[in-house]
This record gives sequence, C-alpha cells and structure tokens, in this order.
Amino acid sequence: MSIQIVATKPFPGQRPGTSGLRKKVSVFQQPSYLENFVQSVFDTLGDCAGKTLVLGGDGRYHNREAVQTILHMAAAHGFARVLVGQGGILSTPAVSCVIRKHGALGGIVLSASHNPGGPDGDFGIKYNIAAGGPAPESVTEAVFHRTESISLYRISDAAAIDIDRIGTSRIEQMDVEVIDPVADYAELMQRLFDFDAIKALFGSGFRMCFDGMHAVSGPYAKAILEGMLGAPAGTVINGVPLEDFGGHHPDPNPVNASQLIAVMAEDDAPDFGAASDGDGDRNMIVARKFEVTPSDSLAVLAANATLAPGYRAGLKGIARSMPTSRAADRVAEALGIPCYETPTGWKFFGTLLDAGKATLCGEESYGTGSDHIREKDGLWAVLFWLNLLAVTGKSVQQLVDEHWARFGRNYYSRHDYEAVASEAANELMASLRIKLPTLAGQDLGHYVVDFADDFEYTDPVDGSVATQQGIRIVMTNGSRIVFRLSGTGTEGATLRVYLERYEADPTYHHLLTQQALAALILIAEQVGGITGWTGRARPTVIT
Ligand code: VG1
Ligand code: CO
Repeated sequence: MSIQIVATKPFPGQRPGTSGLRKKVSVFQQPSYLENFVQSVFDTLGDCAGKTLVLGGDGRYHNREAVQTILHMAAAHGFARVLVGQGGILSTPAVSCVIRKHGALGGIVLSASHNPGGPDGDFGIKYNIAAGGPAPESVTEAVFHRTESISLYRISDAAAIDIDRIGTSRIEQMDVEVIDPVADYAELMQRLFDFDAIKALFGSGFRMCFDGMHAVSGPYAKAILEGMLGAPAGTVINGVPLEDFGGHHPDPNPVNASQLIAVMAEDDAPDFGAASDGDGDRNMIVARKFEVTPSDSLAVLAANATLAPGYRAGLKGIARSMPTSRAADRVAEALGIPCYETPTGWKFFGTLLDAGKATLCGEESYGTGSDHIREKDGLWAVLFWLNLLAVTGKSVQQLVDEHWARFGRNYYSRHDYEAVASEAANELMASLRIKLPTLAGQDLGHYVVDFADDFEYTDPVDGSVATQQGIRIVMTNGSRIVFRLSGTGTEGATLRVYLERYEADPTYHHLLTQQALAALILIAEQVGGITGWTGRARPTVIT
C-alpha cells in the first residue's frame, strides 16, 4: 500500500455551475477526469492533515467507483478521517447535516441532482464547506482555475474498501468510517418537528403518498415516515434508490412525478402527497388534485413557522432566489422581518444563514430549507407541512386558500426550453440585454414596464458581487418576467422563463395558472423572441 503520484493533463470545462460540476457519465468515465477535479479541490483546500471529510452521493450510476477513487485520493492527501454513507449513499441535506454535526472540514456530494442518471445520464460532484453548504463562488472559481493547470494527482493504491458494512477501516493513515446515512439526519428532524403530533395524525387514519422517485430520499422517508412516525407501510413509493432512477427523471415536478400526480387525482386519493429529487434536496407538495407551487410553499411555511417546535422563537428573516415569486415577501412584511433576494443557487444563502439574517430560504425550483443545515432539504419541507397539518387539523388546500385570502395570490409558472443550441440561447439573452434600456415605461398591452435590468447581487455579508444573474422585466403592478439560462444542464442550453402575476382579489384566486398568466406569456414571446431564437413553438417543460 503506497501513495502514487500520477501525471495528468487538464481537461477543459471543469467549471462548476449553479450546483457543482455536472457532465454526462461518459465524460466522468474518462481516465483522470474525476481525479483532476478532486485533486484541484484538495489543492484549493491546502493542508488537510488531521481533518475530517464527509463523502456520499445519491447512488446514481458511477457513484460507487467515484467513492472509491475519492477515498483513495483523500488518504493520499493526509485526511485523518472520512465519514462515508453506507453503500456510498448520503442525500445532499444529510451531507450538510453530517459535516456540521461532526465538525468536518467539508464534504463531497456525488450527484447530478434532478438530472437523469444511468450510463447515458449525468453525473456530478460538488464540494461543501465546513458550515455545511455549497462552496461559494470564490472557492469554486479557485478550483476551476486549478483544473486548468493541473499536472499530477495523488492516490493510494490500496485495495478497494468495503463501503457496505458499517464500521471503520483504514487506507494508509486514514480512517474510513462507514456510517448509517439516515441516523444523524433523522435525529435532527426529530428536534425540529413535533413527531408526537405527526404520529397521532397518522394514527388517526391520515394517509400520505411519498414518491422517492427511485432516488436517494427513499431510505430517509421510509425510516422517518414509516419507521419513526408510524405511517402505514407503502406510504413511500419508488423508495429504493436505483442507479438509473428506474429510467425516470428524478425531478419532483408535476410533469416528472406523474405517478404521484395520478395517485393524488384519484377519488380516494391520500390526504397528502410529496416527492423529492435525485439527491433529496428538493420537494414537491401535493394535495388532492392540487399542487402547491414551491414559492407558495415557502410563503405558507414562513407564515406558520412558529407552529413547529424548531421555529417557535420566530424567523429572523426570509431569503428567496430572484426568480422565486414574491409571495414570501408579503409574509416577511407582515412579520416585520427582512426578505432577501439572491441569485439562483443555494450557495448564495450560506452567508445570510451563517450571519443569522435569514431563517427560511426557498427557490421556485422546488427547493426549501432553513438554518438547520446549509442545503435545501426535501424531507424537511415535507415534515414541516406534516407538522402544520397535524397541529392545525386543516388540509393542504385549506392552508393555501387561507394564505391567499390573507396575503393575495402570486400566480407563478416557469417555462423551460431544454437542450436548445447554446449559441441561439446566448444570442437571445444578448439581444434582450441590448433592449433593456428601452423597456422602462413601455406599454406592452395589459402591462406597463416599471423597470428592466440584468440582476446583479452584492452579498450583504461578505460584499461579494454576482453579475448577469437573470434578466428581469418588472411591470408597474409588480408582475414580472425573468429570463435566465440554466447552469445545471449538460446538453446545449436550457432557457428558463419565469412568470409571475400578483392577484389580491379572492374572487380571482382560482383561475388556471397558464390562463392567469396568458398576457405575460405573450409579452415574454414578443420581447424575448423565444420562438425565433430557439425554433421552439412551446416550452419543453411547464411547471
Ligand atoms: C437549478 C434551479 C436552481 C437550483 C439548482 C440546483 O439551477 O433553477 O434553483 O438551485 O438547479 O438544484 P439552474 O441553473 O439549472 O436553473 V439541485 O436540486 O440540482 O441541487
Ligand atoms: Co437536488
């Protein structure tokens, strides 16, 4: 057993996007591709002697190989200890939880999250810092620059480690502790929510369907919902993580979680439905024949937060990504707390959470979380809803209707144009940027533009600046259209068009979303020239 120094050459394009480095599995399977990136992370971290690293992934194809590679590289880099989830499994929120609980230097998450898996699917890697959250851009940029000049990596040639048996073994001088992926996380959830009330709810015959989408949250949901909370067996469907997610797209939205949507549309549907994504950090909340938008979910949780034990003291602030609807802003205003608007991606919430400026955070992309960890957290959001349902005795629909009646409704939808030619997408954005100065004051029929800009963010804690974070066209009545290019895709470009309209009058709170947004959708087409640039008459996915 010895440490090998292996010569290597840079690969182009190892720049992390919205959430880590994501590429096709075949790209990651190239010799040295993963090694180069991991060595660049370690080089950026500097001396790791005596430190602990957390390691796990969502179990997708290539997860096990990557775990072995990283363990052997960590041993060659002087780490004292790696905590690795049994079978190489740890959800993204669990990694964050374990890093914080065990005082680790950081963690590596192997996941392409909501992107499909399998040999022809995607793979990904992300580094999380000691606070438990995604590395900020200063770190990811330093890693990227390192990948451009890398010439060697270090790796132990020790035999593969058994990662399926809980317990400790060694590579070189480093301890490898294989841990139960669920235990630390479940213990944290128990401290935040009223498990007795939720148990009583299930005991009273309340029925739920949780769709694990054959991704990582299945084991967590089974252990907590069916195990600790006494939900009937079968509450969790698609609960076994599969390397290819059963051929499905592990993105919890009404389009991809079609099985759950069908269950919730039946006449004897369960009382409550939920789904999570590949790496367990997203959540979709579903009522009977009704899906709660993620933006509304954040607002409802914020408005009722003090009903959950972990949030009884109240919220310090709310943070949402810029394209997320402004429903949460109205709650923050009513509570007399600040509401922060950040660029897309959880990494921008970290400083606000660390500084105690925000307690709850959310994104329109089915992401919700709080200061309990530094990642968004799918099952946490589900448990939060269960806690609210248990202590209010109300249904999801009732809670949302009452919320709209009190605060007004922010009609909201996202239109995605996936896998369009990168050049065309870039030109669409560039041509919009040119138009920006001329838009303010324009009457676009039904709507007059208040202002239009390219969203720029200065972090109120560390002063770092992020530019070109999405083009927003904001109307005089507060309605908005936002154009953004995805930073998580692996094929061409994905154009995201976000649409929002505020409606105060309860008489108009039950329109069909796409109809309520029809005038804005038309304006987005007129101003953005979407069909012209993309060649697409309609979006690939509407959520
Ligand atoms: C998408 C979402 C963003 C989310 C990111 C990671 O990014 O829009 O809100 O934070 O995915 O989510 P983009 O750049 O494709 O729009 V996940 O569940 O991959 O960790
Ligand atoms: Co995810």
